[in-house]
Amino acid sequence: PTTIHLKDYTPFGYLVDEVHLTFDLAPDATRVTSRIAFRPNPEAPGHRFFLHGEELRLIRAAIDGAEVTPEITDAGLTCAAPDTPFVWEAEVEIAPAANTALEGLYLSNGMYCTQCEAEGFRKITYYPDRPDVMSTFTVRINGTHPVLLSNGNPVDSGEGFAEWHDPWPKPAYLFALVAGDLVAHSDRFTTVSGREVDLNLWVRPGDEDKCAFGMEALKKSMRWDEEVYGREYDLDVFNIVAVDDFNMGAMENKGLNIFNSAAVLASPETSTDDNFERIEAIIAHEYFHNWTGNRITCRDWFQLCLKEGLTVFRDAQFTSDLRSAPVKRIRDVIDLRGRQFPEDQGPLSHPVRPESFQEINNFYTATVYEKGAEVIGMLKRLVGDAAYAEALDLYFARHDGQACTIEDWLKVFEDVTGRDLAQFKHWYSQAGTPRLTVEEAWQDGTFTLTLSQDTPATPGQPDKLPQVIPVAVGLLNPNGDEVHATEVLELTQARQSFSFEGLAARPVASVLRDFSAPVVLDHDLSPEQRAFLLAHDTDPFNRWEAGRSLAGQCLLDMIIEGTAPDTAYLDGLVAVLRDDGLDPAYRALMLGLPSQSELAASLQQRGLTPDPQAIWDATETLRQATAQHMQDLLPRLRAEAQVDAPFRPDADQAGRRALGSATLALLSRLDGGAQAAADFTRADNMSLQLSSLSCLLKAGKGEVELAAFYDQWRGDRLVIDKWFGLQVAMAAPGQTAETARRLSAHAEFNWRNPNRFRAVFGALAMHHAGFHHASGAAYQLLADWLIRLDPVNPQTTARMCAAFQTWRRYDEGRQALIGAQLDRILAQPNLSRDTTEMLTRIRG
Ligand code: DPP
Ligand code: ZN
Repeated sequence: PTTIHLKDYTPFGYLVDEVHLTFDLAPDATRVTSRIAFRPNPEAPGHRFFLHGEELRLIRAAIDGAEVTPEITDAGLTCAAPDTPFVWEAEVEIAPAANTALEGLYLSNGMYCTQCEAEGFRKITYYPDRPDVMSTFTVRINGTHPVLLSNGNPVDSGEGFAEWHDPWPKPAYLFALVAGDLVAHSDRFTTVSGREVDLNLWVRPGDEDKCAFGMEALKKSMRWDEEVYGREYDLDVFNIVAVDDFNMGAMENKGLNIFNSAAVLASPETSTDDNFERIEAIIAHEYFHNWTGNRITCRDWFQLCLKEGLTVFRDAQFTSDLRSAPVKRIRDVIDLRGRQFPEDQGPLSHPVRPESFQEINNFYTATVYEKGAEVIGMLKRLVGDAAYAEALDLYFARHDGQACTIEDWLKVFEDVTGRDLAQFKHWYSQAGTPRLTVEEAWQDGTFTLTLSQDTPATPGQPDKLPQVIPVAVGLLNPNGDEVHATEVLELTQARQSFSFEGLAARPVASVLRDFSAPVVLDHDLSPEQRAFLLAHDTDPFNRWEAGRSLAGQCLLDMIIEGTAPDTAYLDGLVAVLRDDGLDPAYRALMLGLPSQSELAASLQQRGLTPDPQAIWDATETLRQATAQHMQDLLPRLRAEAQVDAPFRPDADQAGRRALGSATLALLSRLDGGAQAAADFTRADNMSLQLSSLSCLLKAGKGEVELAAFYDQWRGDRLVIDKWFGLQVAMAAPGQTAETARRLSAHAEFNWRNPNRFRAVFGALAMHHAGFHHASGAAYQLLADWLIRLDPVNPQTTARMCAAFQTWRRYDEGRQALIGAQLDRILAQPNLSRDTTEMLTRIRG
């Protein structure tokens, strides 16, 4: 496979002024006729005329009406082209029904749909399929389905056809087409300047009752982007389509977003509160791409974080504004540590802006997205809110309609603030999670913090330079009063000291407030100091973090020393949970523990070899001790968690239900699941139904309830995904692989559907002690299925390979078992480029 390098970028030799496409839809032989106006690119004279194209059957090609015979390879075609403007015409045939990879034009339940990001358009017709080639598109669809959609505004339609025109120049990856037997949930939106926009959420008949929430989320997103970023929508219509077979969450195609149905369909009976929050965020994310991604796009795929990091950052701001900012921040950090840190600390580590790739689909990662968003958060913290707003205004004004780079992005901040961001740019080029070490000194009323940073070597990057790390710090006096309000220290050197003078007593430092940088913090606080911060910190993130690190230390002591659970942690936790002035959602988060995978990483960082079963046992013991320690408080928490009003998926009710569910999990350890069984019976929403069922399974019960759940929901594919996933997630470590194997033989296990595949095997990979069970059964099972899925759907296969990325953490026995599976998969003939690249990197 060829490796593509950022440093080799050259512009395309031609510009595209207009694209006209005609689709004659048929499952096995769809005819795509293109008419494309090219003109030589004055910036790149003398380049050859190369059009990408894969799995296309070329029927006819012509330049200015004269037939040509291009030279065709697996990757595309070339032919002699004039050095003056010309019109390219081509007719190709493609087979959507045979397209199981879900890239390009494919069929899902009889509905035609497309996925073109990153490089799917080349499976539709010959085209310069690269994001820096932008054009307007006019599309005619001839087909028998009642609903025929493409990008932009509707131009004309009638029996068996529809025509669309998108006046905004766009790269081919934003092209979309949908044809299906769909129904719309419709609404309207009036933009700030008074333009009327038709909004439609298109779904399969039967799903109409799951559209209202998504539509409200869309309208809120549109308003929010006007109010906060001054960004108005720019077409007469905004369409969203739900599709069941989809590799990702959703796609921001111009004016025609296509969503995995799991990322848009919602109802109280079928969706959990977490589902609602995620759906709201994804709708916002895709909508926000209209400006950060579509109007301003990426020059090349190395710049993916330009649109993704920024858009994740924007959707996080949106969720913080609509719901609770501290809760959102904590949840994002949990997610970052759960997904991005393992990636950044293992063989798949890569910079936020990668410098090379073989298959770009493998770089839609937590690093590009979530660390990319953290980098923007740091930039905003460093320059301040006002300068950030000014820089964004300049970005939109200067680059609207362009395909840009990270250099363009940083330049607007430099121009607005006068700062030199050369060192800050290391965040885009250096991989790895920096380690931030804090040392304290106290003398004569002066408190000194010495901060040092160190970024470990990562693949291809042995040596790292110091980065600019914004470290938000506040100081508390021994009474728990804040004596120094939050200040952002700028760490720019490897080691640097910061002093605070005139203090009456030695303070307790609250460092890295609001998680101001994506680093591993090494601050050697005593359990008493952590308990003090848990009780008094004014920064909600660090208050939560104090409890989290107490729990983490307690678990590590239990694992390493075999000690009993620390009562300082349990007492501190009880005190926080008693405080009914605190948001129930926040208190529910306080009840969480570091994940078992995180504990494994902590052990590894201490030079120890993690034993997954020992980590599981310690976690179970601590949960049991917590339940006993909090026994008297549980009824009161349940009462506070009670929701008396009709169901609403808002932050307030969701927070109560989260506290209720966390409390029920503890209670079930004491009553053997009696309360959970009662809750399951009375449940009238999916959050309660699922949380009570999971408590029963955890208690080794729930067989009857599991069957009842299946019967109740057998017609609802998204709920049945939950039924599959929950059983794996709740299995005991010795049973996890067998449970997944049994479910993969179930009649409803449609493994070609990415949601269903992930429900079982995603849950298996997430079950730390089950996946890493000493038998190696889970490794083998997953490998069997990856081998089976790869020829059908390389993209989803390659993603799931990441389950093995942490393998070097474990003992030699486990490494040998995993290594053997990696080799077995790699030895398969015709393994996809996607999977080959992932496994080769993981194997190291
Ligand atoms: N661009 C999509 C998103 O992240 C993924 N392909 O929104
Ligand atoms: Zn995105």
